[in-house]
Amino acid sequence: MQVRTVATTPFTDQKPGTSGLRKRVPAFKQPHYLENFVQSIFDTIKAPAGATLVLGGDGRYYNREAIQVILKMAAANGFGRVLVGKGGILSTPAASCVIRKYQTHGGIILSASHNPGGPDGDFGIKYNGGNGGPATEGVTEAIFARSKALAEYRTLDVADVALDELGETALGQMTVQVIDPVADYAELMESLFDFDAIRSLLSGGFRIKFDAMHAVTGPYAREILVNRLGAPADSVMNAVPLPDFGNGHPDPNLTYAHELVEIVYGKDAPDFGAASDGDGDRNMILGRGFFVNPSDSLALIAANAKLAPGYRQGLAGIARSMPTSEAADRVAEALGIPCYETPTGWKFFGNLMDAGKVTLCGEESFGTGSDHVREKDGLWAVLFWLNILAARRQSVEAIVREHWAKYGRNFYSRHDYEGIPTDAANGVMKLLKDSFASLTGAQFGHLQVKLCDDFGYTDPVDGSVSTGQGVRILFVDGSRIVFRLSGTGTEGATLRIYLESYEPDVGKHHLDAQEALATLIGIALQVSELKQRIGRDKPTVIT
Ligand code: G16
Repeated sequence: MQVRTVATTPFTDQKPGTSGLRKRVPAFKQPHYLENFVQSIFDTIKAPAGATLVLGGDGRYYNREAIQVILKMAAANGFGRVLVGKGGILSTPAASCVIRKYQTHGGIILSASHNPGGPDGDFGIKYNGGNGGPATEGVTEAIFARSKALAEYRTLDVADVALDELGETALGQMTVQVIDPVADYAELMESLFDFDAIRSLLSGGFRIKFDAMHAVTGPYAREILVNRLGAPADSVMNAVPLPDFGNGHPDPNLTYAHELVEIVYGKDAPDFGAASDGDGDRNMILGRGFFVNPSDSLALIAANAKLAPGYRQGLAGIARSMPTSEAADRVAEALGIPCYETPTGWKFFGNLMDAGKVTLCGEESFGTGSDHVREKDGLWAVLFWLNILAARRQSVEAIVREHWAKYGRNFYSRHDYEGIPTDAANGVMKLLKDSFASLTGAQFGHLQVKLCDDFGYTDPVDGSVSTGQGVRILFVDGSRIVFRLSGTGTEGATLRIYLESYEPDVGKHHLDAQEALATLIGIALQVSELKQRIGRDKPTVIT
């Protein structure tokens, strides 16, 4: 079969963001757009001839078409084998699991995560390395540089490959192996958690509801929660992955997972609720009428880790992204293990895990995971919680309140202003940076500013430096306000304001987070001149 070399011209906008290249579907459908980016990946990673690649996505609109394009290009670029999930499906953590288990030369994951899908929705593509984790900044920058100079790409003129039956097909010199997307992942989960204890919890009347949000985790949740753990079939809702996610926004938070939230806060509510996102790496945890903040969830999993068989030997360390609350730091201190503070983006955890410095990682953006793979992992977090609940036999709320009583409560919230004009968003960030000198030492009521900076990080393993990772206003009493522009949106800019204050007094732990953070919210609006500059008086999403 003849390799066809296609002449192309570069696109200037193929810079990967927080997690790969994310654009609207029409952008990806431009002639050569996807091909150019894929060739830039292949040229950058320089896989040896005959190498194996993993390929799959979250099932969103354009997933199947993109997989056919990538398979033909992989064959033309000298790969020997591609492991592709049946139907083109692989959740992000499952892709990471498969890369690691079969020691492949990394994988390509097609997803725009929690962003909506459909013909006018979002699409995305990213490369994960041989450790199963997102490419480091050095690699994504090299891919971007290559994309700006690309003059040709290689493909094969062959018919599409059947993706809906397990088995092998030859594509030129390459073998396409269609694999069960769930089996390897489910086996890994079974090795980490006490499935017997969870089975006994669920058979004893403890009711759960998992919302797959019409996204990729449906088949995984059915196999693990229903088939292997014995939960009733209706414990998993919206379980069939749809190309447009049923017209939904597959982001597991209180705003977009409202169907689940209404059930869990309604009459005859289940004991436990959870949701995952488009590609299965995020999670939201709920008790009956109770929301678990993702930062608290990380701290709680850390504090209870030894209850799960896979973590009985203890944790090497914990890592959290800078805007994530410091709740996990308190647990790390009590356990006598290090806690690392990294920039936003799972790719920053990879080196720490590979070097054995941390076992658990987490982010405020509904991401939690461990060194079992190199991605955050939604169902893993759900199973960890079920394992803890099975061992402790208390309600979710009781477990969280006990945790606060022991460690104090880090009141925490994130306010997102989505789809604002990029210029205005950049203007707010510039204003804040220009105000560092005048803000330092400033007094706002009982709060005094101790330090302001633009967060920078030096990777303790390879020494690489990442700057400009978010404006921090740190107060003398430990409270924090952080401003950051999202790196995952596809339209305009999204400004995120992260707010945190620490409350040791158990008598105040019942307060609503917005109430407890009201002073900080006021300061954030004042110093950023937000209302004047972007003309909004309310965030789009509060979590
Ligand atoms: C991605 C990254 C996460 C990051 C999140 C939010 O998640 O993998 O590490 O925390 O984006 O990023 P931003 O604040 O820049 O929008 P996902 O689930 O979208 O892949």
